[in-house]
Amino acid sequence: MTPTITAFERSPDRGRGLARDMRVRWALEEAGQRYHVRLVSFGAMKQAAHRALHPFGQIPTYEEGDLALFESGAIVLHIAERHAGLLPDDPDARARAIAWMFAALGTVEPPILERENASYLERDETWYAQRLSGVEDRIRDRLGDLAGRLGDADWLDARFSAGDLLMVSVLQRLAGSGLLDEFPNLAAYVARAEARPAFERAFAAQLAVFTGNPPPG
Ligand SMILES: N[C@@H](CCC(=O)N[C@@H](CS)C(=O)NCC(=O)O)C(=O)O
Repeated sequence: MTPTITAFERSPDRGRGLARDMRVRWALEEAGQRYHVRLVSFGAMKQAAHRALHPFGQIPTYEEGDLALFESGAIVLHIAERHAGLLPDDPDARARAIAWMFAALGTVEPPILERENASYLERDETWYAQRLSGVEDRIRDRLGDLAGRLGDADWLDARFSAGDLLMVSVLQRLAGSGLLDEFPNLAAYVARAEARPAFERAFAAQLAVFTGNPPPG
């Protein structure tokens, strides 16, 4: 059964691939799965019909038969568990890949989101510069540890996994901040992931929503 996901009718990032439907599209492309997309407006996201799928009135959601899921991490895990390509078969390697998924969303993403929220909501405060500097130092701590663990490897464990997919999705939120450039192996890691054909297909599909130009095929 072909699943249906939701995405912004008009993404605030103007198609830069930072909205979280991108993670889900990417996972589906890595798994070689077709999918439908239902675009939702900000207004519709807060209505009862959408909240029945997503209690917090957000995107993405995922519907497949009787199953309705929310939370990008849970959706990516669901796709990875049901299709080959995103989680290793070996049980220990699989558990490690899932640990990296949790690390991406639970350990690395929070200070990055804190920085985003501060820049949206607190930019005009007198203490903004001091706050930003503190948040960026917390991000640097995480990036330094991650860079140390990745070292010269291509991926966080032996092979590309859903852990890398989520970690890269999180690191991409730092684009334009200059922070990623302080860690050349992490910048190269993100570039390596972005060169994957599945990423390119997913990126083109979400960009087409913004530009109104669907990719050929
Ligand atoms: N933890 C959730 C976060 C979902 C989320 O923040 N979605 C954003 C788009 S990337 C959204 O719908 N924002 C609009 C809103 O919160 O009203 C996930 O990973 O799916």
